[in-house]
Amino acid sequence: MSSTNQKNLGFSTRAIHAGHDTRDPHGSLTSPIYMTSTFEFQTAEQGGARFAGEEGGYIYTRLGNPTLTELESKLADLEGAEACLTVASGMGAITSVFWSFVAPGDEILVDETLYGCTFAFFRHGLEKFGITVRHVDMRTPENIAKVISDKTKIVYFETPANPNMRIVDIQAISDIAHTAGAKVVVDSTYCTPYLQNPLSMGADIVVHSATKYLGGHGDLMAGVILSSAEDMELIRYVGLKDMTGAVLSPMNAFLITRGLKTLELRMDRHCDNAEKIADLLEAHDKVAKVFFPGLPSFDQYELAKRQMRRSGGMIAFEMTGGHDAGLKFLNALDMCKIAVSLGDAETLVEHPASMTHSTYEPEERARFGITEGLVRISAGLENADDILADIEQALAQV
Ligand code: 7XF
Repeated sequence: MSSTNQKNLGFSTRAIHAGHDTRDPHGSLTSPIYMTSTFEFQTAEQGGARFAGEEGGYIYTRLGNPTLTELESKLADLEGAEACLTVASGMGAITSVFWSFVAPGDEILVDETLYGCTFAFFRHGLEKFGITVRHVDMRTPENIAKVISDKTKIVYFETPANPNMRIVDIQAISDIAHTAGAKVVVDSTYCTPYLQNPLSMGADIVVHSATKYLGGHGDLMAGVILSSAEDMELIRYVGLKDMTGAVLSPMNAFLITRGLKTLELRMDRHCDNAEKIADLLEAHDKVAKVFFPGLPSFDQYELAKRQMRRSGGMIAFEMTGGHDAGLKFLNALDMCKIAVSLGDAETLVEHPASMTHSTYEPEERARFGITEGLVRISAGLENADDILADIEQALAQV
């Protein structure tokens, strides 16, 4: 089968076959890993022609590598993007995008709730270089219309947002941003291309931390950028090549290609398990509030249903006993792991205020809706009954 852009095929079929070059001389079912930093030219003129962009072919792995190309073609197909770039981490993806498009004097609008190091990049990185960063509560798209101007270069948000599961209306925000000529960049890490496709709703650029569900096995760091071919030219040859240098290892690209073959199966299991965990938590008298898009009690249930195919594998909740009860709950877990990161086979539980979101000042967390007692669960792939039993026994000990 020729491999790319088989849009009429199902998601798993594309996750398995898209991007694979079937012309391997030995008929290898899986592609070899091109574990090389550089590529030999046949002549001096050929090297010059490749640098000048007059001839195709690889030069040096920071500019491209066949193992990365296979993964990038597959991800572009799954997300419905013209172009994809894979990089060394989710932070490498985010920073490669921003350094490609912003200059001193520009403004960016970012949501209030963001992964802690993304927040720190804006605060300690971009602001230092003369870029104005405005935090806007993007649950209300009109808030963007109030502050956007011709200085605004990028509107940036996560949906669902890490850690409190706020949902942002991608289409509504894109419509407003485009009237001012700003680009919309969406961090879709929590969803993967299986649950949500922001480009089809008007976004210009999508980023993922592939460390999470895309890799899926907790054994690597990686990031992904998806956009038009024109934007990607700049992101690859300026953002990645000259600014961040956050190059993905071919070994890790191979592992992600391997992990993607089971993405649909894994995501459905993560979603099934998360639904069961959310139901258990919501019915429990020691739990004050559950933030999960699949619960009818969730503030943005209707928007989530419209925008996401399923509700995902992430849940946040507050204990009635607040901060101290939350930490007791973590320490009482037996099978589930106390760990940051998400999207792994193991159920991972963490405390955002002291861990992933400790980069916010306490008053910023209070202002931006990241409460001190919030507990975050990444539903793993274990048997649901075992996860529920562990959560139940831990709650009983609080
Ligand atoms: O550089 P990374 O691959 O770790 O990705 C950064 C990143 C970007 N966007 C979102 C929505 C993320 O959640 C992350 C990483 N978050 C982990 C977490 O929240 O557990 C990092 C552990 S400190």
